[in-house]
Amino acid sequence: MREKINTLLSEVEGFKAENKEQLENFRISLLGSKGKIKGLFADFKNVPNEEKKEVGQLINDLKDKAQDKFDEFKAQIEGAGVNFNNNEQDLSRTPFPLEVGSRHPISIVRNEIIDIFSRIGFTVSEGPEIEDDWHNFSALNFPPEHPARDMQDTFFVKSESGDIALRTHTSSVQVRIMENSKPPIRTLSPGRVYRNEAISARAHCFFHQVEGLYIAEDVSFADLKQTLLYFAKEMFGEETEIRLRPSYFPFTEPSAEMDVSCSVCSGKGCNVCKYTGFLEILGCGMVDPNVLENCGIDSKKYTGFAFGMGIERIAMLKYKVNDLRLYSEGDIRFLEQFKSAL
Ligand code: 2U9
Repeated sequence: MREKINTLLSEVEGFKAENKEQLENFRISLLGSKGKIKGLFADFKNVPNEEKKEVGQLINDLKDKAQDKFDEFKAQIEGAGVNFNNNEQDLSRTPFPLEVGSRHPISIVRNEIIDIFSRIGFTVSEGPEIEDDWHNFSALNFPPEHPARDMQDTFFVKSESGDIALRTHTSSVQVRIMENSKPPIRTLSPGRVYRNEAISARAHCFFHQVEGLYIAEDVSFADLKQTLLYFAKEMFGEETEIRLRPSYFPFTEPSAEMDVSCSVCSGKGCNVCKYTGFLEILGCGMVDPNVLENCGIDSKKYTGFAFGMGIERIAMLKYKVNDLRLYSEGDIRFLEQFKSAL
C-alpha cells in the first residue's frame, strides 16, 4: 500500500501538462471517480487497524497534491499564456479577452469639429465653468434686465458678491482670451454649459457647446459665411448647402442662424427636417463693437465674427439620437453603439 502511494506521489510531483488534453487525462487517471486515488481508498479496508490513521493521512496528502497540481496547470493553460517549453511568458499574447471601450458621442463630435476648424488655423481655448457676471453676461453686452440673468434661467452659486454663476455659454472663455491677448485671434472654445431647465428628451440642465471667434483687421460677414460653408461641407458632406436667417443675440450685430440642407433627404423634405429640406445647426454673427471695446480691443481697427453650436444637437442629427437624456445616463447599451465611430 505504502509503495503504491509513493509511486503515485512521484507520478504527481513529476507531472507537467502542455495542453488541456494532457491535463484532463491526468485528472481522469488520478482524481476521477474510477481513478487511482479512488482505488487506494477502496483498498484502505485491507490496511491493518493500527496503520489506518497513518496510511489514511498519506492517501489524503496524495489526493491534495494531485488536486493542487491539476489547479496549477489549469490556471496556466486557461489564463496566463505560459510557454511550457521554457517557462517564459509569451509577451505577444493578449492575457485575456480585453473589452475595448468606446468614446462618448459628444467627445467624438467635439473632436471632429475641432479637427475641421484646426485645419484652417483655429486654436482651442478652455476656461472655468464657474463664472462671474462680467465674463458671462456684462462683457457680452447683456442688458441688466435680460431674462438669462434671471434665477429661472441660470444656476447662481452662493457667494458674497452674489454674481457668481455656472456659465451659460462658453463665450465667457472667449472674453477672457480677448482680454488677455492681441488680435489676430482665431480660437474655438468647446465645453460644458449649464441652464436652469427642466430635464426632458429635448432639454437638459447641462449641455456642450463649441463656440468660435475670429478677430483681425477687415474681417467681414463674407468671411463668416465662407468659413461656415467650409465647416458644413466637411461635417455633413461636400454636397451640403447652407442657409442664413437673420436673428438676434446681444453679443453679435448683425446676427444669424444657420441651417444646413438635410442630409437624410438631400433637401427634398422628409420627417427629419419636417419637410423644410433644412436643419438648424448654429447661431453666428459679427462681434458687436461694444463687446470688442469691453474686452479692450479697438473696434475702429478690428472687426470679428463669432459662432456657437450645441454639440448634442449635431450628434443627434449625425447619429439619429432622439432623447437628450441618453447622453448622460451612462447606459452601456447606448454607449456601445459608438465603438466603430472611434
Ligand atoms: C464673443 C462674442 C460673440 C458666439 C455665438 C451664437 C451666436 C449662438 C447658440 C447656438 C446653440 C448657443 O448652444 S446654443 O444654445 N449660440 O447662437 N453664439 S454667436 O458669439 C460670441 C462669442 C464670444 C466674445
